[in-house]
Parts: sequence; C-alpha cells; structure tokens
Amino acid sequence: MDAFDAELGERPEPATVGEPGEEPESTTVVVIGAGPAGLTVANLLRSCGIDCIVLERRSREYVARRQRAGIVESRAVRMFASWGLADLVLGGPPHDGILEFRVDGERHFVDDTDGSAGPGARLCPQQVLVQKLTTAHLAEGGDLRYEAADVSLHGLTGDRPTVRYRSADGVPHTLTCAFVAGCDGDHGITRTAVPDGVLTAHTLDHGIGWLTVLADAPPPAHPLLAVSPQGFAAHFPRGPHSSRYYLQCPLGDDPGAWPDDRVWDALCTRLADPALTAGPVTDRETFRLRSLVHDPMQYGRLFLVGDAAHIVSPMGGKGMNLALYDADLFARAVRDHVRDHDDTGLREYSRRCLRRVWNDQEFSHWLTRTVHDAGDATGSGPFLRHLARARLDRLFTSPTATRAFAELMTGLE
Ligand code: RFL
Repeated sequence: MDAFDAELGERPEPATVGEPGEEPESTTVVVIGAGPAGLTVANLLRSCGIDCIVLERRSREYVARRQRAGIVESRAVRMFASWGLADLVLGGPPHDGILEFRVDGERHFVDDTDGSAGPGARLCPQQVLVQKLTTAHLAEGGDLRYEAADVSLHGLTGDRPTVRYRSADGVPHTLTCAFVAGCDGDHGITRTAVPDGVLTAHTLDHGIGWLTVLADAPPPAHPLLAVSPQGFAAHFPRGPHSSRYYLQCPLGDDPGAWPDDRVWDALCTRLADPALTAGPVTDRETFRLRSLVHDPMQYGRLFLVGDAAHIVSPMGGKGMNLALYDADLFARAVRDHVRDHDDTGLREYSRRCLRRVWNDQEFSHWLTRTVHDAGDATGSGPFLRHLARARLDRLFTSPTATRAFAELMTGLE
C-alpha cells in the first residue's frame, strides 16, 4: 500500500484478474477516451516520462472528424506552453481578441483580451487539436488503442485497479495500473463504475433549444453573438473556409425542420446581414442547453476529467477548455506522485478542478441568460429583457465591466 492508499482511507476492493491464461499488462495510468481530455492527459504524461495506455471506443478516423469547439483560450495555450507542447499541438491563427455583439443589428466590439503578457487564445478547432495531439502522442511511441469495446473498471479503491476491454478482433485484455483517468465524456462508462451515492450530480436545464449548423462558408471577421427579437444567433470561425452557426429554436425541434433556406433566412435576419454568404451545410443538429457538475471528480484511483465530470452550456466556449485544465491538473498530480512521492495534487484534484468549473459555469450561465433574455420577445418577458439589456449596456460602456468579462473569457485566474 503506498501513501495514496493510506489517504483513501477506505477498505480496498480486490482487483479482478484477467481471463484464465491471460497475462495482464501493467502501466501507470489507463486513460479511457481519446478526446481532448484523454489525449491531453496522455501527451502531458508522456512528456514527463510516465507511461499510459489510452483506450478509445471509436475508430481514429471517427474521433479525428468530430467538430465542436473552435477556440483554445489563453489559459490553455499557456498551459500547453508550460509543458513545451504549444507549437506541437496547437494549430490555427491567433484570436485577435475582438468579440462582436450585434444587438438588433447594432454592432458593438468588445476586447476580450485581458492585457496580460504571454500568448493569447488560438482559433484552433477541436478536431485540429485532437488530430495534432494524436499525431504527437503516436510520434512519441504512445500506446493508443482504438475500437476498444466493453471497457470495465475494477478495484478502484485498491492499490492496483484493473481495466478490462475487448479489442476490435474480440480478444479480451486486462490492464493493471496505478490510476484510471476517466476521459470518456458525458456518455462514457467510467462514471458508472462509481457506486451509487458517492457522486452528487448538480444539473440545470436552461429551457433553451439550439440548432447548430456547420457550413463551408466564410468565417466572420470576429466571433459574433447576435441578439434579436427573433431569438439568439451566433457565427463563429471554424477554419479559413468554414463556420459554425447557432440559432435559438423551439425546444425539441427536429433538425429536419430546418432546411437550408430556412437556416440562411433566419441567419440573415438575426445577424442583420442580408448579404451573408451561404455555403454547403455539412452538419446540422438540435440540442437543449444544459449544465451539469459531478462532485467529487474522484473515486479512489479513478479521476474524472473533462465532460465525464461536467457539461457547460456552449455559451462562452468553456467545455473543451475546462477539459484541458482538468487534464493539466491531473497530469501534474500524477507526476508529483511518481517523481516526488507528493500526493497533494491527487488529494486536491477534485477541489481545485471544481473551483474552476463553478467559476466557468457561472460565467457561461450569465452569458447564456444575457444573450437570450435580451432578445427573445416570447421567452423571458419584458422585465428580464430590460435587465439583460442593462447588463449588455454596462459591458459596452464600462471599462471595468469589459475587463471583468475579458478575464472570464480568457480563463485567467
Ligand atoms: P469528448 O470530446 O466527449 O471525448 C470523450 C471520448 O471518449 C470516448 N468514449 C469511450 N472510450 C472508451 N470506452 C468508452 N466506453 C467510451 N465512451 C466514450 C468517446 O468516443 C470520445 O472520443 O470529451 P472530452 O475529451 O472531455 O472533451 C470535452 C469537449 O469535447 C467538450 O467539452 C466540447 O466539445 C464542448 N463544446 C465546446 N467547448 C468549448 O470549449 N468551446 C466551444 O465552442 C464548444 N462548442 C461544444 C461546442 C460541444 C457541443 N456539443 C457536444 C453540444 C459545440 C457543440 C455543438
């Protein structure tokens, strides 16, 4: 039993062994999931010489194509720089630090840089980050196993947890490790390995529906949030020739109810831009805005990282960036444990992550309410609309309010 076991203060569960005749493999960390969180954990661990095995349910091609976030915020850029990995894993141009709010067609530009020294945010789409993290990890000889099925966790409160899975050819495998990183997103299995009653789920349904559309159409000059009586809309860059759009829509709307003509008409109206250039739509989906936090983010030797622990409404661009922050704290904690026998980082992991998670949840909630309440004539009612417009007015006119906004956008302490 090592120092970390003593800290657990629980009776260790016995770890299960593999199938008869099967020789378990051993590693320091098993990472479940090869999204931004899992790949960042893997790259950071490798860069300090700690071995890990990454298990991913999907194929490499599928994971590399998944398009979601578009900006790596300053905090995360600086995090990768502190590990010497920024040039290797970040793509895309720097974000110029300007965010546009368009309120009933009137343009307001807000500087969302916090004025501190150091590299700023990057317009690096999530799939580019994932592709670069994958390439970097494999180039360093990293062990990344795709199409891993039936992953299950055992003995999480013991000193050597085991992870079992089946490879694509149906062969069962058993891994033993010191720690498991649960980086398998909101619908993964790692959280389900935690006994009932250990984690508390704090949830919020915002009561707002969004249609999101990806298109091969010119990106905006600056990320753009638009408030209008027809509802919220947004236009974000996702590469030199592609854009992501958001349109507030009735809850439960089917994406099929939004053919191309309707999408472009609604965008032209809500963005107050009749000359908006359309392009082929490559993806369209509807979803409900919700927020979720699991507390604590740890059970025994399982550490939840990224979306496996929390979901943030997309307003404010925090989900992927929080995943990168968790990954950094987890990798540092394991490094300190292995190198210096210092378990402070492991003990403090959940508390430190959650402090940042709630800070970003609050910002995301504030921005979500503001841009929706300020515009949607049918939703929140006139009183809340006036309050939201007063908040926007303060943001556009008060340097102190702009500065506070910028600090939250950049993600700096
Ligand atoms: P991911 O990206 O979901 O990756 C989890 C990985 O785990 C795999 N997996 C398993 N592997 C093995 N065994 C199992 N049983 C497994 N179950 C699942 C999955 O296949 C997958 O590869 O979680 P991660 O790494 O925590 O990263 C989180 C981010 O993906 C997420 O927070 C962001 O995409 C959220 N998000 C945004 N974040 C931002 O910072 N800025 C944005 O602008 C932004 N836009 C968005 C978004 C999310 C969106 N969706 C999902 C509603 C826009 C949208 C439309």
